[in-house]
Amino acid sequence: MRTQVVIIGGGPAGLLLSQLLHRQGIETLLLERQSRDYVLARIRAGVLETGTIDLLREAGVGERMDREGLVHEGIYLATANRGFRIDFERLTAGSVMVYGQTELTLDLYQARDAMDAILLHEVEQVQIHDADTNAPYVSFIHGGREQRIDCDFIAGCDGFHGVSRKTIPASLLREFERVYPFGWLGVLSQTPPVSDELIYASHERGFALCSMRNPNLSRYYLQVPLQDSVEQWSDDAFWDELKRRIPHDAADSIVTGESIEKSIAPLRSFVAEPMRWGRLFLCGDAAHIVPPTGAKGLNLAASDVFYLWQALRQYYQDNDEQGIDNYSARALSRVWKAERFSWSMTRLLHHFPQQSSFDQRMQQADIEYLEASVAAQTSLAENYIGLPY
Ligand code: FAS
Ligand code: PHB
Repeated sequence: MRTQVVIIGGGPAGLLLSQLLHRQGIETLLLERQSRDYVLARIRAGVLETGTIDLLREAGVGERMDREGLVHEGIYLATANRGFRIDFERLTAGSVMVYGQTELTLDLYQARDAMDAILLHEVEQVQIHDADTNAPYVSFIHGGREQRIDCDFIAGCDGFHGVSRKTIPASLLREFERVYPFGWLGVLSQTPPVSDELIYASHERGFALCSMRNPNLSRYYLQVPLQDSVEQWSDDAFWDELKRRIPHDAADSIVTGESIEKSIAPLRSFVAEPMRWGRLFLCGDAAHIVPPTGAKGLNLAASDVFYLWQALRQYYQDNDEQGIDNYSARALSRVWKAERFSWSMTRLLHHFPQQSSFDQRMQQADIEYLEASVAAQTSLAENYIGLPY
């Protein structure tokens, strides 16, 4: 077999890249380790930046998002039972879209099917060969048969635990990491959201986030100790703790209900440099991870895809390698700004187990300064809606 671009990973990065390249007449073949149902059952991100929204429309998959997505022109930050709003519209003339990654992935799958894309699921033992030559290839097992596909380029969209980043020689790879001493316990419930916009609550007991997917599907998170397990958290215990951490008016009005999904995600900041080795390009979580406090994970995958799509289009249409040569530096510049924002939001809003009383006062002063300063709020708003590509 032969194709132009092999894409490893069928999450949002891989599916969006294959859709954009295919619409440009560039041949792709996508290899996904899990089943389609497994990929579609994952509950993950919920907030789309302006750039992501525009790219999905460019890819021809924005129709349901525009119909069902919720445009949000601000968020609430809350501490010690007092909340204040960051008004994106007034501060930046911008907004975000609340539209679940699950829905976005379904839209991408349907668009790929409509174009008869080649998406292989339940692929095993994917291995990348000769990525540092002009004749790379990928071997894998599918349907019990060992297979090989020769290609021009390989896009590693296979997430944090994928094979792509591990293919780059350790001597060439620099990794930067911060692991946080807590995780997020997330609950999805078929209940009306407690607020019309997201509430990011900082509390001495820990961080809490009130989000949503639609007018009858709410998404809530609690900061929990790393050693906690989902089994320790009954629905009642979750709702009781959430009510302790969010402002009283929200706690008094929240509609609770049975969780239809409950999971704990660890938090880390991680970046691998470079995001290119020869004919292999890393995209999305394969190259970087952010704590979800800034709602950047999915959105960084989208900007990586934008840069790689532009670079490969330039290569195939203009026989110009400048885009692929610049890809890593261009993507990393935006990645590091999003890492900074996600780290700063996490540091601002979470209760760090070992933090000193001085650190607590710094956190408090940061939040009070944010509440009073248009400049500080504008900085948060322009990062939250997404810095330009
Ligand atoms: P993904 O991890 O989504 O996709 C990678 C794909 O590659 C997967 O389908 C995997 O099965 C496949 N794969 C892996 N190894 C392979 C191999 N060897 N061969 C073939 N396929 C392979 N972001 C937010 O903005 N907000 C959130 O609230 C949020 N919550 C999250 C919760 C969890 C539990 C996790 C893990 C992430 C969360 N994220 C969140 C981040 C998440 O949304 C990612 O940023 C987003 O999925 C990135 O998309 P991809 O880069 O496509 O990676
Ligand atoms: C979500 O709705 O899942 C969500 C929203 C905002 C975040 C993180 C997660 O910062």
